[in-house]
Formats: sequence, structure tokens, C-alpha cells
Amino acid sequence: MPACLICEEPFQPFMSFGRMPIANGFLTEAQFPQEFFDELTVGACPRCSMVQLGRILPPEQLFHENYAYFSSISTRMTEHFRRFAEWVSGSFLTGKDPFVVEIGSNDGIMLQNFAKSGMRHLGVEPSANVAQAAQARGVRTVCRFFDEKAGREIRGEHGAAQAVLGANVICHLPNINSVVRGVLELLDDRGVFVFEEPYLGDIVEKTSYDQIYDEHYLYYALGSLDRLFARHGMEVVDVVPQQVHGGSMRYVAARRGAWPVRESVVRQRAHEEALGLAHPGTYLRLRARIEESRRKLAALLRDLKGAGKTVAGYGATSKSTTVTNYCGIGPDLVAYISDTTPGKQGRFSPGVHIPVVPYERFQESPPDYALLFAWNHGAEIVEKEAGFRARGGKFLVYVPEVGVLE
Ligand code: DWN
Ligand code: SAH
Repeated sequence: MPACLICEEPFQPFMSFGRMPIANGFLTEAQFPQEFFDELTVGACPRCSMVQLGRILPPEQLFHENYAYFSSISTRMTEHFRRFAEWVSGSFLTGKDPFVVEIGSNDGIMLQNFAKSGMRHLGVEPSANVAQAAQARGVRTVCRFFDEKAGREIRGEHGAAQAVLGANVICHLPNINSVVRGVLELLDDRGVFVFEEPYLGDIVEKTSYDQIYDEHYLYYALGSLDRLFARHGMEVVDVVPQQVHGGSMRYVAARRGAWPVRESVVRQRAHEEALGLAHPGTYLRLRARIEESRRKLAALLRDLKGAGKTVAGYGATSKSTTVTNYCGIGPDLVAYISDTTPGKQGRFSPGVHIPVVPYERFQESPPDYALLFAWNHGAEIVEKEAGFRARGGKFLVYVPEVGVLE
């Protein structure tokens, strides 16, 4: 049985997705024979209630010099991070000569805002290709994995930070206790740890099971984070729900007693109680809905194929690796996936090997149906694809329900 990444209690996974490849492992045909597969399971710790994967891989296997995801692919996310940076500055970085550190800063999508205003900043980003993209736009970045040692060394070199930030990365860190110790090493006495991650409550409410893949080790909710931070003499002092990535939560944590705990935290605890996030039955029901979603999506795609319709994927997301492999969706059902990321184009999707093609192919010969793998960017994409829809093209979705987008 796997052991909890927070409190080491053994836990029984509530679900297996079967054999899964590396979610962001877009590959060439020559690499097919060596492709890595392993069973992907997910469970909830009976002691601290943290929902988490049962499979841990060496971090270098996921994050390296050919990391596939560049954060700045989305204009709306660029705007989101501009506002995020503004909020952090206005709320927490009002003192003299503040210093801000971001864990998992990728191509600098958030830190570029601090860089532009001349604030002292540092990104900690182990994937060399995206770290270089950040450096090229003037964002100070060190290429390494963040942990306790990194926190201590950065403080030694630059002094204490007033804020440590993270977005869609703190859920990627299986050594989470070491990471929190590293954050404490770095922060000054009133310093804040502000991070924003896919919210477990949204995954449960929307059956967005495609958030479950190898990079996402931890599925945070306030309840489990309360227990994590209590181990380190910290507490959550604010929570701010976010629409991005299909439903996220921004958490502000600090040393216990350093900041007043806001009313939002009390309200969110009550909301989670109502959602039943600490009850095993919630996850058995989630599993049943995931299985139902799989049946419906596979049936819909088979029906469309039977009716002679063409279907292409829109957005070669990491999330789509879970959907395609779990539902058995290969090139017979989805002819290709359109994606704007140069490094993914000309490659094949992990496991099921659907060709990933440049966006221009989608524009030149659009399919009858586009399966919206990047559903979390739905508003941006639907706006951009008004022409596709005007000419009769339709979007298929599977979150929160399988069907045709109205
Ligand atoms: O947590 C993570 C999030 C932030 O990013 C990482 N573990 C990995 C990654 O997850 P993802 O691959 O599921 O992220 P996205 O943002 O849903 O990926 C969108 C994909 O769709 C990109 O490959 C770019 C593509 N795209 C496109 O082709 N046309 C996106 C947009 C907005 C578009 O218009
Ligand atoms: N913050 C960005 C990127 C999220 S993708 C956004 O929200 O769009 C996750 C990023 O975390 C990747 O760039 C990956 O290389 C990085 N990462 C993974 N493990 C890390 C670690 N231990 N320390 C710092 N960054 C890490």
C-alpha cells in the first residue's frame, strides 16, 4: 500500500486508471518501443484526508530540458498572472525593497510582471528549456528543484523573502514536507506563501478526472492543507477561488499568528464539509461518475465515426493523456490533435499515439467535431473559433458532462 506524502499513513487507492504513460511525454515514432508505462492510482489518506497519487516517479523523469508545457501559450493566463502579481504586490509587498520568489516559474509568465516593475525576484525552475525562455524575457531564474536545501541556499544568497509564490506547481511536489520547510527557511517572520492549484472541490463537483495524471501528485483542499501546515507551525489565512484551469483555489499561508485568519477560510471549511471532501463515500461516488463518463465519451465518438463524421482533438494537454488512455481513444476515433506549441507538433500523444499537428492544419481543413481537450481554456478558444462554429463545426466536451457544446 502507498504511504501518505504528508503524514506517512498507508492508504488504499479508491481508483486505478490502468497503465498510463508520462502525461507530457509527447514522442516520436522511433521512441514508441521504449515508451514508459505504469499503473496510475489515486487515493485519499484516512488520517489527513489528502487526496494523492499512489505512484511516485523520479522528478527528472517529468521535468527536464524538453519539458513540453510553456505557460504563455494562453493570452488569458498571461492576463490572469498579471493580475495575480498585482494582487500580491498590493497586499504583501508594500515594504521597502521587497524580494519575491516563485517556485515553478516556467517561462516567466508571472514573474515578468515583477521584473518589469524593477522588484527583486527569483524564479526556481528545474526544466531548462522553459527556464531559458524566462531568462530571455529578463526574468531572473535559477534552474533547480525547490526543496528545503534550495530554500536555505536562496536565503543565504539573497536574504529573506516577503512572499514565496507558486501556481500549478505545489501539487507537483511529492516531497511536500521538505518544500514547506524550504518555504519557511526563505520567508521572513511576516512572509506569506501564496499558491494557486486545481481545487479538489471542483474536480469532485465537475468530475474533471483528467486533472489526475503523473505531475499532479496532490489534490488540495483546505481541510488537508490545514493538517499539512499544522505540522510546520503554519496556517492558511486566506483562500480565494479562481476560475482558471477549470476551478482553482488560491491559498495564503503564513506562520501561525503572523496574520489574522480571514472569514473566507471559515466559509470554505463549511463548504468543504457540505461537499464531503473528508468522507471516503465521496470518492467512491466520484469513481462511479468517472466510469460513466468514460462509457459515454467512448460511445459518442464511436457513434460519430459510424455516422462518417470527422473528429480532431483541440489542445494536446497533459490532461488529455488521462482521457485518451483511460477511455481507449486512439487515432481511429480522433484523427489528430491540433496544438500551438511548436515542441509538441510533429510528435504523437503519449500512449495512444494520436498525431499532434500545427494549428494551421485545423484552420485549413477543420473537422466536423473538435474534442476540446483544453476545456479549461474553453472561453478563450470558443471566442477564437467563432468562424469554425459559424461554418457548422462543433465542439465536444466531457467536463462536467459528455456532450456537444451549445
Ligand atoms: O499543471 C499544469 C498546467 C498548468 O499546465 C502542468 N502540470 C502541465 C500543464 O497542463 P496541461 O497541458 O493540461 O495545460 P493546458 O494549459 O490545459 O494546455 C493547453 C494546451 O492547449 C497547450 O498545449 C496549448 C494548447 N492550446 C492551443 O493549441 N490553442 C491552448 C490554447 C489556449 C489555444 O488556443
Ligand atoms: N507556474 C506555471 C507552470 C506550471 S507547470 C503555470 O502556472 O503555468 C509546473 C512547473 O513546475 C513546470 O515548469 C516544472 O518544471 C516546475 N517544477 C516541477 N517540480 C518543481 C520543483 N521541485 N521546484 C520548482 N519547480 C518545479
